[in-house]
Amino acid sequence: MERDREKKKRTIIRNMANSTSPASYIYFVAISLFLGNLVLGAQARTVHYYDFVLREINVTRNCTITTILVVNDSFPGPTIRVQKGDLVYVKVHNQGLYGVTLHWHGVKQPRNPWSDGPEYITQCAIPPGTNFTYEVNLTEEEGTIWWHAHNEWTRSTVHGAIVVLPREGSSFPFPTADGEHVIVLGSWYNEGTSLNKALEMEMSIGSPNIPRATGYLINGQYGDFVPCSNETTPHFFVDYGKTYLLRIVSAVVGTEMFFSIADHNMTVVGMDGAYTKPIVVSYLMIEPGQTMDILVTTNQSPGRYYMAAQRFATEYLAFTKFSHVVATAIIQYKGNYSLTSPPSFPIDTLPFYHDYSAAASFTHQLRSLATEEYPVDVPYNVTTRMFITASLNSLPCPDDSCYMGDSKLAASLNNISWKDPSVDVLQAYYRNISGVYTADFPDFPPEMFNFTGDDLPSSLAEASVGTAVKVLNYNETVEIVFQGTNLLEGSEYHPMHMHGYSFYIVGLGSGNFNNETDPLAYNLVDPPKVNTFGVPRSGWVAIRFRADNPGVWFWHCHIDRHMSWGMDYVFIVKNGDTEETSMRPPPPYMPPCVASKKDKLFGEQDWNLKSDI
Ligand SMILES: *[C@@H]1O[C@H](CO)[C@@H](O)[C@H](O)[C@H]1NC(C)=O
Ligand SMILES: *[C@@H]1O[C@H](CO)[C@@H](O)[C@H](O)[C@H]1NC(C)=O
Ligand SMILES: *[C@@H]1O[C@H](CO)[C@@H](O)[C@H](O)[C@H]1NC(C)=O
Ligand SMILES: *[C@@H]1O[C@H](CO)[C@@H](O)[C@H](O)[C@H]1NC(C)=O
Ligand SMILES: *[C@@H]1O[C@H](CO)[C@@H](O)[C@H](O)[C@H]1NC(C)=O
Ligand SMILES: *[C@@H]1O[C@H](CO)[C@@H](O)[C@H](O)[C@H]1NC(C)=O
Ligand SMILES: *[C@@H]1O[C@H](CO)[C@@H](O)[C@H](O)[C@H]1NC(C)=O
Ligand SMILES: *[C@@H]1O[C@H](CO)[C@@H](O)[C@H](O)[C@H]1NC(C)=O
Ligand SMILES: *[C@@H]1O[C@H](CO)[C@@H](O)[C@H](O)[C@H]1NC(C)=O
Ligand SMILES: *[C@@H]1O[C@H](CO)[C@@H](O)[C@H](O)[C@H]1NC(C)=O
Ligand SMILES: *[C@@H]1O[C@H](CO)[C@@H](O)[C@H](O)[C@H]1NC(C)=O
Ligand SMILES: *[C@@H]1O[C@H](CO)[C@@H](O)[C@H](O)[C@H]1NC(C)=O
Ligand SMILES: [Cu+2]
Repeated sequence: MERDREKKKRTIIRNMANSTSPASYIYFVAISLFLGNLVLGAQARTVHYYDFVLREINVTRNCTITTILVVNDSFPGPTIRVQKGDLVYVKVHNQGLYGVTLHWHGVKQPRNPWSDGPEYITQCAIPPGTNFTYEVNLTEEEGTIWWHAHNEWTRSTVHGAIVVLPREGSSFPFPTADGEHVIVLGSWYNEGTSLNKALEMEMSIGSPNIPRATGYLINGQYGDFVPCSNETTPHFFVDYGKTYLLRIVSAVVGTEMFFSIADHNMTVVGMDGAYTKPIVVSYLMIEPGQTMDILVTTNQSPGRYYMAAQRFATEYLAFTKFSHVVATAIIQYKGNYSLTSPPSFPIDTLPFYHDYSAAASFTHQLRSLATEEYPVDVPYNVTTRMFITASLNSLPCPDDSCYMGDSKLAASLNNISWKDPSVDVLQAYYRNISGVYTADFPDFPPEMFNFTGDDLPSSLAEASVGTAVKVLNYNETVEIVFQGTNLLEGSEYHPMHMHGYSFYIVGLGSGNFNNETDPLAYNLVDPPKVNTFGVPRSGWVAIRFRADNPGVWFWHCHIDRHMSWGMDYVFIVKNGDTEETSMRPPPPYMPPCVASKKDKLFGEQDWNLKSDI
């Protein structure tokens, strides 16, 4: 269900004159009277205007009617379809019952965190009955990325793809496909629009019984293996002997997924809005927040073939209460043949729930394209080094009122469990409001121990609570090693997502990171460039990037359970010396921060907009 209707299209020519006006550049706007785009070389940039109307609709899944919040009555929401370098304005009309924000996942938003979206980090929620316009500035991204709500778990139903085609006059670094399809993987919660309330209630008592998905979806549908679902199973009709580009988005909220197509190999050619060296695989392991571009050649005997997505379950083995449901869609060859047999299922290629080695062998193959036209620029000289542990933790529960009596479940980075402020960090930084955050996120965990050991003392699992940010100077070169820990026997994958940047995965391994031997094996030649990447269960990942995008940028685990428990922190990248290296000023209107909202339990929000700080 894609409804990517571009409202207006204008061709804008960037004025190359070195203007001395405050904006330092001027646009000449010309309304194109032609159907196609004018070919204007690298300076051409099309401006797109989208309206997103958020409201509740009733849908039937698994024979039950559920109310969900969606964009434009569509689940998944509309696909935004642009070319590299385009500019998009999305006017969000909130006609739902509660506040929302939207995030443009994978878009760098140069110098403009004001349009990035995460609630309490760069803005407060758009109140119901109001609108807010995001400026989505596409620059270096090419391939598939996506957009999603970024307040609590609203993103479970508020999400869609962003397709970024090569610039006019440029092409793909692989033979152009004969056709393409967007495939959005999702998860289903029976709670519908009450999901955030259920979440807040479990959070308030520190319960492990946080809402769990009842199943997984392909383009909003369960597929053939869930009751009342087989009539709406997505069908992708293909011709024999062609190659199709599948743009896969994982909008799944709480888990990594395996994905496979019966009898068809896939060639991965892109990930997170950057091209990769082609790798031929029979399955994907895709983490929440990641996107992958794959080519599929239809060279099998005409028939119907399932594509199937099933959970890669990385929690402790004894945990079995997860959804074992397999989401399916059908690739159906066109032509005159009998449809008597059921579609084939990828029985031999779809890895089983706990197949860690399948996951590792997939991720270890990923490489940047790294050609002259698509170069890598991995920082060699690191100026800031951080070593960050990602853990599940406990916090004291003062009056013994919690689910587990005197302690509640939490998660942390370097032992600090993130607490949302009541005014967004960006506003506090820009306006020098004190008492909102502390600029002391540590470069190392408070204690070194055998992070991946068994039976770790529970005293090590006690986190502190804070709103701690790491401040970086402009243009610093940063290396971060994320180390997963097994505190509370809670080691699992943590897909870490960074806003405002993509980063290079220079190293990846299991066990404890060894700061002498592991760096010797770093890939500084063609490491994958991504915006979301999993710290493996009881393992580590080393990343590098250059802090060349000033602003306030969220960093968090993209498993929302962990994000809500506090596996988050924020980077403030300071301004450089020039205007081009400084954060832009705020737009004239930002949604107000309602001071009382966080103090109220169970999502009952007071939209009495008194305090516009
Ligand atoms: C969403 O719906 C509104 C109102 O019906 C419409 O004006 C707009 O074009 C739609 N947007 C998209 C992206 O389909
Ligand atoms: C959804 O269903 C509920 C319960 O039947 C009903 O009250 C509500 O009006 C419906 N909402 C929409 C948007 O159709
Ligand atoms: C959008 O919000 C502005 C105030 O920020 C208001 O003036 C305008 O009328 C609203 N537009 C629509 C279409 O709701
Ligand atoms: C978008 O990003 C480009 C590249 O950084 C910049 O030149 C441009 O001014 C930005 N903003 C807009 C509104 O185009
Ligand atoms: C479908 O509903 C049944 C009955 O409530 C439930 O047991 C089952 O888990 C549901 N399945 C999915 C995939 O939601
Ligand atoms: C869907 O399943 C029902 C019940 O098993 C069956 O009667 C029906 O024919 C199926 N429809 C399709 C399109 O497969
Ligand atoms: C998939 O690729 C593997 C390894 O290259 C090969 O052995 C296998 O035959 C291929 N399968 C199909 C269906 O093309
Ligand atoms: C499809 O094939 C059958 C059997 O070969 C033939 O009888 C029929 O005419 C064909 N239909 C079409 C539309 O070509
Ligand atoms: C890295 O640092 C070394 C020594 O300070 C210097 O010679 C080299 O040019 C630097 N490389 C880069 C890419 O900045
Ligand atoms: C850390 O714990 C793991 C699991 O118990 C064990 O295999 C490993 O030897 C320990 N490492 C060190 C350095 O003690
Ligand atoms: C950032 O650092 C790189 C490498 O040291 C240097 O080439 C570049 O000029 C710097 N950029 C700015 C804007 O300072
Ligand atoms: C490497 O780790 C050891 C043990 O944790 C520590 O003492 C040492 O300072 C570290 N070295 C570097 C270069 O970070
Ligand atoms: Cu996590």
